[in-house]
Amino acid sequence: MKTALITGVTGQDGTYLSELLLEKGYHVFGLNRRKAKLNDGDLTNILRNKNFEFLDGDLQEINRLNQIISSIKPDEIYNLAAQSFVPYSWTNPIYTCDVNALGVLRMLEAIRLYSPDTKFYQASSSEIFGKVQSMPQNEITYHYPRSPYGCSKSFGFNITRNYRESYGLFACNGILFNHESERRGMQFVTRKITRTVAEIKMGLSKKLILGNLDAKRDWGYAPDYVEAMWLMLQYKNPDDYIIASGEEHSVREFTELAFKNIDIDIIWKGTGLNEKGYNKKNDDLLVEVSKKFFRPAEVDILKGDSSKAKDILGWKPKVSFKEMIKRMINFDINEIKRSVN
Ligand code: NAP
Ligand code: G4F
Repeated sequence: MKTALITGVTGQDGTYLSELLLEKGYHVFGLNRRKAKLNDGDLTNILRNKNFEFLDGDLQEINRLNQIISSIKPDEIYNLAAQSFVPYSWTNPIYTCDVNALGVLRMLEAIRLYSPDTKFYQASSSEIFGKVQSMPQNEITYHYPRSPYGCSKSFGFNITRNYRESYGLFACNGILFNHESERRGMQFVTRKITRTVAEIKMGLSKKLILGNLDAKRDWGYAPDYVEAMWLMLQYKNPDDYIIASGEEHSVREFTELAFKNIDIDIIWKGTGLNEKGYNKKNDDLLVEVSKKFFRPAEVDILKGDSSKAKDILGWKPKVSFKEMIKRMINFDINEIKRSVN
């Protein structure tokens, strides 16, 4: 039986990847930071599986990582753990870099010293491209990160490639563009929108307050993206791959489509911080802009070219942008119904 260690197992991607590997017959170890109370909603089924095991540990604790990796020597490690919220990386930049940059190096050192045959996947990010230097972005696009988070992920990318080239480790970077789902954290813009739109539909909220409506992202569906992680470690050679949908959409467009799912057309009036979104039918105010959600430096646009992953790994996304929004809205509406009943 193949074994895998997933760090960040309680996060969006960690739960989907655990399900995928368990389905494929793996024994899965999930690195978990100890918490007073485990919020195990998305992990309920996974925790019942006899082939899943939690291991307490933290990317900041080198001794514990060495101990875990030397004792279980897994076939594959998926390093998904990170401080993943970009705005918080300005609030706490040193912590962010300790986990997201040095954390990767701690994992690589543990593998190099104690389990050099283990295959390693690093969760890299399109945030490394930041102020993009070419369109669309591919594996050789220049890094120009715009946040401490982006800088930390650029280090993680480079040190992973360096350990592959210096020590011959089977180490891959998946440069994943934004991917969302029903399990996305509530602070990220997509889930904030779908949850608030669902609350408006259920009469629990009056309006949605956002930051930069003009930011454009290349959004895909998380379950499709975790499959690409697995494919990278199954290919005969280690390499780095862009994983993206190849489409760009603005936050404004995402908002309009989300409201369409509850039969509301949005009409925009005003500009900049004074821009507002109204219900076309009755002129109700539904969307406002607040300075609070703007960033010190913005990534204006991201759009990925995943043709290398398509050609070599045979990977392509299955769920469309529209379908993903529909699934997220329906899930949020049903979850609210369940919680109020
Ligand atoms: P997420 O939902 O925020 O999950 C992050 C995970 O990391 C959680 O399980 C969290 O554990 C864990 N973690 C944080 N700090 C840790 C530490 N010091 N030690 C051990 N575990 C720690 O993130 P995600 O969306 O699943 O993303 C997975 C990875 O892909 C991240 O590295 C992210 O930066 C990267 N990425 C994400 C996207 C995207 O669009 N989703 C795109 C590109 C790259 P707790 O439950 O204890 O907080
Ligand atoms: O949803 P976001 O917070 O995601 P962001 O910053 O693109 O980062 C996500 O994707 C990265 C991959 O490119 C990952 F590496 C990272 O871990 C994370 O998963 O913001 C998306 C865009 C930004 O331009 C932001 O300024 O939405 C804009 N936005 C507008 N209003 C908002 C809001 N973002 C948030 N979080 N909240 C708002 O109210």
